[in-house]
Amino acid sequence: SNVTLLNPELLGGDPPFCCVPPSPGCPPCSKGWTYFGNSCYFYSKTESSWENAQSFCSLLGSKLLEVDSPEEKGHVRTMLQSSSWLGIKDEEVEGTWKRADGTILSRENSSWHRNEPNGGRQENCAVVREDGEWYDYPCTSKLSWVCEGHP
Ligand SMILES: [Ca+2]
Ligand SMILES: [Ca+2]
Repeated sequence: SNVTLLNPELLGGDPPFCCVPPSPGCPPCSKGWTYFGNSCYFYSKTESSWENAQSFCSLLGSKLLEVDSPEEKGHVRTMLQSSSWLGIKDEEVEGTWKRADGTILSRENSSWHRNEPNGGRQENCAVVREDGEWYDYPCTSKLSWVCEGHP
């Protein structure tokens, strides 16, 4: 089967890899990650700035969570223990929210709380709360984060 290296030292998992397709004794996601809808998720137990959280995910070959469907929104809502960073920012152009790959997120594909985003130039990073709704926050806030990667 196709083995993907996903978590070097940082997670110290055993096995330090995941399998596609999954098989007994060889799960689809690295140890400490959960599997849903063909993604692997890592929920941090500490808090950090958006930038540090993004770097953490990047070092593990993943990116900050991007919620792309109602199904994923529902799943994340059941898993979240605290407000967590999303992988979208409006730092370059105020009000234009971009994903990690540089594509622009449309309003229809967003789940902003009815009063958000409301922080203008002071709040350029997005957060998802336990209810699944999004809020803009200052990027230097210290929050939990979720990494999303491929199995
Ligand atoms: Ca902003
Ligand atoms: Ca806000």
